[in-house]
Amino acid sequence: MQRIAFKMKLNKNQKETYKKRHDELWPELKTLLKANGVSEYSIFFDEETSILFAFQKVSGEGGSQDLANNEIVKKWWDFMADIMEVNPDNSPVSIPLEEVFYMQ
Ligand code: RM4
Repeated sequence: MQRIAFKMKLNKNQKETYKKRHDELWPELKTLLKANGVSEYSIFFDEETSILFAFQKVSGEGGSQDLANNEIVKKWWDFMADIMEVNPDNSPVSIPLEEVFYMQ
């Protein structure tokens, strides 16, 4: 099991919309993430910079951001593209973060 983290960027004044959409996460996406070894997935928001900090444990080859070929993920990314910084294919700009401390 590996711990990974990455950052994404939300457009201004979109925290509430972002949170509501995630509170209503599509069941099929949740099932897909779990089936691909993603667990303990949390995302934190920095008001000052609108940066989203994502953490997750992964037991497979990659994490949530490595599922770009999956139709459900692509549909979710298309759905979310209007409120966050994305690449030309609507995948969220995701910058991997280095773990510098861990306490069990
Ligand atoms: C995020 C982003 C990630 C996705 C989670 C559920 O806003 O789209 O790629 O894994 O939602």
